[in-house]
Amino acid sequence: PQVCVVGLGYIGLPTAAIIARAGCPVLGLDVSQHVVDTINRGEIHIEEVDLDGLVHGVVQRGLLRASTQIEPADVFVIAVPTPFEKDGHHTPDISYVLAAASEVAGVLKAGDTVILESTSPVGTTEQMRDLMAGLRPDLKFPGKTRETPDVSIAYCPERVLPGRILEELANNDRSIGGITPRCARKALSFYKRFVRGTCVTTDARSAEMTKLVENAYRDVNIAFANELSIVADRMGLNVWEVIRLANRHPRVNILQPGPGVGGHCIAVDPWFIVASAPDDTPLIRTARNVNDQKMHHVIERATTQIENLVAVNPKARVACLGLAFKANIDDFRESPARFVAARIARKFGDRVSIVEPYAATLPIEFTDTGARLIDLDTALETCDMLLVLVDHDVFRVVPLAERAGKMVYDTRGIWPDQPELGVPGAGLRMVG
Ligand code: SAJ
Repeated sequence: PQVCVVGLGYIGLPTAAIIARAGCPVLGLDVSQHVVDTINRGEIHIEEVDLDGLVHGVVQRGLLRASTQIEPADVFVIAVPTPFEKDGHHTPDISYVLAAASEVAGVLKAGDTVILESTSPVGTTEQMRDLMAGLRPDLKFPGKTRETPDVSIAYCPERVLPGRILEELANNDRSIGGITPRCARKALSFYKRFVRGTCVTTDARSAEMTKLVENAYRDVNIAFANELSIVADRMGLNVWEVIRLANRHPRVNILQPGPGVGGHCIAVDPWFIVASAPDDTPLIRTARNVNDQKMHHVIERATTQIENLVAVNPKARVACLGLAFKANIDDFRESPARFVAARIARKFGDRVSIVEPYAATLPIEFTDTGARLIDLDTALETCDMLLVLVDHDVFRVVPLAERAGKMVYDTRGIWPDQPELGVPGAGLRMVG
């Protein structure tokens, strides 16, 4: 089939490339001319392991082409963003999905399949169907007619981990949610072309909720770990040790605390559930708040430590290790590490240095703070305190000898051998 992928971002582009690799001709649609031109040159505008080679190959073989103009196709895959409304209330904004659906409606013909992949509040696929049905009274839409519909519509979320997208796109199991069972079967036969994992069919609303639930599950579990880290800090306990021991229980698997939860999904999707059922979601809402609050806890604790250090050593220098939203990636958007480091830089100015091997320059909010981007070796030679914000492998392997004598605030627990300074539990080697 001829495939059209709408939205060439972190999900749309790898998906388009994988479908093309399976042999289907793909037109990738994006609103940005820059993105379209980049892809048509066989290059990419985002960072993801092995994606550059794959895109280069399928563009060269003529299987993937990008455009700003939609064209007829047999299968449409919509992978556009679903951010929040700018109302400050975490209301999901599905306007990009609806805009994409109305573009698709313009070229839709009998026999086509339309698949929504964007993370969306429950009911969005039906709303999309209603919008298209209104625009195309000449076609029969599923769930709207007793006769055999002309088009199939389904919700099929991805569940890939940034940094492993290509591998997980092919190998993860998928939920395939049809507006009707027939729609699900139609979408299933499409995904079977490029997915090796098991594809499980269901209805569209269940598939929408499943996607949100997966990320809310992770958020709630990380919140548990983050709450433990604050409690342990207060009690003078090493939270990493407690979690390591508890996880030896055959039915306990606690996640890792950190400076907060970042990324584009886990800190966002739980709010979509809360927005749909505000009175019935105290746990999910609280978990979100616990994870956001953890950033402020880290800022407060780090501030106190730096002030104590400066009281003893007025020339003390501090290195913040990491800006990325998680380990070993160069994505600095929605990053708690970046938020914390910027606050510390704003407060302590040129006393602060930032180490981020994945960044060429510091983000805009560091301008005028006096903080500089330095390399890890320089930080280890010149800084008196290390504030670990990201668990990049390059930080993890720094041997104890190079950290000895420094004050360390390790929010990710990467250095279990770091000795405590002064009285045990006094927080001089802080772990929470
Ligand atoms: N984090 C912790 N402690 C942990 C695990 C993660 O603090 O034990 C933090 C990370 O540092 C990061 C944030 O959580 O700041 C999110 O990182 P992540 O690796 O958990 O997830 P993402 O955002 O990269 O990708 C998630 C994945 N969802 C789940 O694992 C349930 C991925 O499978 C989804 O496809 C993706 O969201 C998405 O697009 O929805």
